[in-house]
Order: sequence, then structure tokens, then C-alpha cells
Amino acid sequence: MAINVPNRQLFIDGDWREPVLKKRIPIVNPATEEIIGDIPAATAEDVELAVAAARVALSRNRGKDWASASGAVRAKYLRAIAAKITERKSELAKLEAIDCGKPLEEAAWDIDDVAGCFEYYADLAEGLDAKQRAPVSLPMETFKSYVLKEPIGVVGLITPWNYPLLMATWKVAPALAAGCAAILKPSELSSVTCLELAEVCREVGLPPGVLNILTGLGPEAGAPLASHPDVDKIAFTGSTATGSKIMAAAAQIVKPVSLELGGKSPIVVFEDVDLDKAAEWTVFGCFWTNGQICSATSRLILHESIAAEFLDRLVKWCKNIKISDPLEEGCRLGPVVSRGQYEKVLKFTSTAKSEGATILSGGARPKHLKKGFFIEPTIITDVTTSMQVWREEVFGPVLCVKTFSTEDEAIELANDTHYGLGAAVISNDVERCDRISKAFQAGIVWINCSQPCFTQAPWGGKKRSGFGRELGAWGLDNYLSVKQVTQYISDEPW
Ligand code: TXE
Repeated sequence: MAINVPNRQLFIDGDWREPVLKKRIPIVNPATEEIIGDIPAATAEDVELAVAAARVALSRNRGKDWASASGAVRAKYLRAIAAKITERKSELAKLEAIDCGKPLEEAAWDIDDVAGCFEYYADLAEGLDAKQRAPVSLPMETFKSYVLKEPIGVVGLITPWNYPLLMATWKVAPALAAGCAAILKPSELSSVTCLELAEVCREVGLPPGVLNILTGLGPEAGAPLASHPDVDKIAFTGSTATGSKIMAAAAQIVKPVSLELGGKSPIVVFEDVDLDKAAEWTVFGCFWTNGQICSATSRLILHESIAAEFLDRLVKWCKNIKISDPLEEGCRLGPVVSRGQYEKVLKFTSTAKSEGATILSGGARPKHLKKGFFIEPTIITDVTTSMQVWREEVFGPVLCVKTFSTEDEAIELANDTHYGLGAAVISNDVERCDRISKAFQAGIVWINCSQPCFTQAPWGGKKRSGFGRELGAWGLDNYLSVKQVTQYISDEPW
């Protein structure tokens, strides 16, 4: 299944531009370790050009002002982007698979979600027109007040490699719907489909400067974007360490940020469950996309009375799963994204072992694969709460397990983390699920499932998993500022 990676440049002011310093970064297929192309590497010089183009897109001089166009006009472009993406679904899914190692079938779901997300925010852009001038009720009749929702301005969007085009879309679609002009900086590890989004925008005639796409390294392209005085907001998804740097840079000029950061999400499984169904959600919750999901439920908190039988099921699943090149028919687990990530994940498992944990399954490269950044799904038991593998985000196919005997103990273990993104509970006791969903310190709670994600529902975390919510109406609000307009309406002098 041969597929060529298109050779692209930076996307600035509606057209392709060679990076000022002419640097490029090789693209490595994580399944074969082969170099399959390269992407342009932007630096501060290119950030300047992109920010200037975005500013012009928002200024009235050009006569094509994106911010004051009606939501209905913006919606037309978003729908056109969605249609083109759907048209190119099969090619985009293959590019995603060879760029980040995601099984082809999963990559195709992601592309559907991308198109769905653009459609969804097209609807919300239209809805915004009707919501303008919402009255505010005041205690005095001599005044009337209303609210205008205005685009924040030029926004910087910095995204990770695990869902390359989808994570970009979660930011680009609402930002454009709100009337912002954007500069997207995808991860240097998987930028291919984001550059294809640029081509889609060119083809649908998105006005120049409304969306600029700068590929490149974090410190060289992301950092100058985060600290740029003419960028009005930064929306970031990635590691907590980088999120903290971005927040510090933004603080220098009091720039708002929204941060979707790391996680170490728990899944609590009670003794009253259907073991097969619960095991299915547990493996899906931790191993889907190879555990490279910010909300992966990577800490299994398991009732002691079912531990042996339940773990037996999980191990069987791990042994039978098809691990292969993502383009191969029936592949369920591909490689992790890069050599760096591969080494990082294996270091976690070897450290866990040296700290006294038991590797119940996995912990190594599958024997039948000689090349590529493949790691067997790994289950670790005999874990203590002070171990690194319990406390830190692995971002790989690693599940660590602890058992509990009482509900209070389960809640304490679940909340024993600096993170607070997702949390899942599996039990047939409805009242217990309700109690636990309130007790979880997390932005997203799943009951009798793990990881389902809907464009309509808010997504984001607490604690060191960040703040701000993406998706749904909350996602649009991320890119809007609220202006109060109050008018004196009495004939009497004040
Ligand atoms: O993340 P970074 P990396 C976690 C995961 C992973 C680790 C490192 O544990 O192993 O982070 O991955 C850009 N200023 N997550 O290095 O650095 C970078 O170019 C501005 C969890 O890929 O957070 C990329 O576009 N930008 C996570 C984006 O930030 C900078 C998803 C994310 O990269 C920058 C990804 C800087 N100084 C990794 N440095 C999740 N929870 O979703 C880097 N970047």
C-alpha cells in the first residue's frame, strides 16, 4: 500500500512559504524506522510573518475582515473544509498511520471526527449570530445592558502528536468559528496531516492569514509563538512540563492560556461487574492508541476479590492482540510514535521492575517484529503508590494495577495523583457510581466505560492536567471575549 508524503512548505498568508532559514526536519515512519519525507522547520522569523498575516486578516483594511464576517459566512468555510477532508479521508488516514503509527482503522475514525468537528463548529458559528446582544437584567431601569461576544483576536494553537489532525481541529475549528485568526504549530513528530489541512484551506479559498500553519520544533517555533506580544491567546495540548513553560511565557504579557496537559487517570473496577465487559473497557481505556492518550486510564484499581480472575483475562487479551505495521489488515496496536518515546516507555518498565514491581505481561518489543518502535501491551502488578510508574504519565501501553477492599480506599487511590483529567468507574451499583463520580478529582468521568469522546461534551482537566475546556460550546467560548455594553436610557440627568 504505497503512499507518498507530499512535499510541503509552511502555510502563511494563504500560501506556501519556504522557511526563512530553509531548515527541514526528517519524517520517520515509526513502524519501519525509515525516513519517508521531511517537513519545514519554522523559526522566530517565520512566526513574525505568520502573526503579521493573521493580524491583517483581522484588520478592516483588506476588506475581507474575518472577525466581523457573520458566523454564517465563517460556517460556509468550515463546512467546505469538512467536505474536502471527507473527500480525502482514505489518503489522510494513511498519512496519519505512517506518520504517527496509529492503526489505519483508528486513523480513519479520527478523520471522520475531524470532519464532524468542523461541521459542528460551523453550526455553532451560525448560532453565535443569534446570541449577540444578549440582554443582562439590571436592578435599575435607567440603564440597559447587553453582552457582545467577540473573537479574542490572533490565537496561537500548539498541539501534540497522538491525534495529529484531530487535536489541531479541536482548536482550529472553534477558533475560526469564533472569528479568530490562528497560527497552528503541530508537533514536529507528526505534522503531515496538518500540512494537508493547509492544502485543504487553500483549495476552499479560506481568506489569507485566517489560518497559518507553522511546522517546527517546540523551542524554535512554539516558544516564539507563545511569547509573541501580538498573539492574544495560546491554546496548548501537551506535556505538563511544556504547558508550564508556555504559561510562564504568557504570564510576562498577561496573555490568556488554556492548557490540556498530561494525565494518570484511574479506572476503578468493583466486584459486581460482568468481568468480560469490564476487561474490554479496561484494555480499551489503557491500550487504545497505544496508551498515547492524555486521558488513558492507566491505573487500574481493582477489587481484591476478583483480581486473579480479572488479570487473567487482561493477560490473555494482551497475548492475543495483533501488533503490526498500522497499514496491515486487522492491526490493533501499532508502534509508539518515535524512538524517544519507545525508549522512555521501556525505561518506565525497567525502573518499575528494579523498584520491585512485577511485569505480569509485556514490557518488551514483540519478538516477531525486528524493526519499528513496537512495545507489547504491558501490565504491571505489585506496584506501590510511591513508584514512578504509578505517579508519572508514561504515554505508552503500560497499565499498572493496585487492589482495594473498600470504596473509600478505592477513591483514595484514584485521587492519589497530581493529575486530574479522566477517571472511570465500572460497577453495576448505580448509587455507588454516582457517589464515586462526585468524589473523583477529574474533569471527565466515565461510568461503565472509558475514553468515549463526543464533540458536543466538554473536555479538560483539573489539578496539573490543566484548565479550560475544549469541545462543545465551551470550546467556542475559549476563543471569545465577553464585552459588556451598558447604556444610560433615562431622560433625567444622572
Ligand atoms: O511533548 P511536548 P513531547 C507527554 C508524554 C510525552 C511527553 C513528551 O508523556 O512522553 O509529553 O512529549 C511543543 N514552547 N505528552 O515532547 O513538549 C511541541 O513542539 C512552545 C502528553 O512531544 O509537550 C509540540 O507541538 N511549544 C500530551 C507540543 O508542544 C513547545 C501529548 C507538545 O510537545 C515547547 C504529548 C516550548 N518550549 C505529550 N516545547 C497529552 N497529555 O496530550 C515543545 N513545544
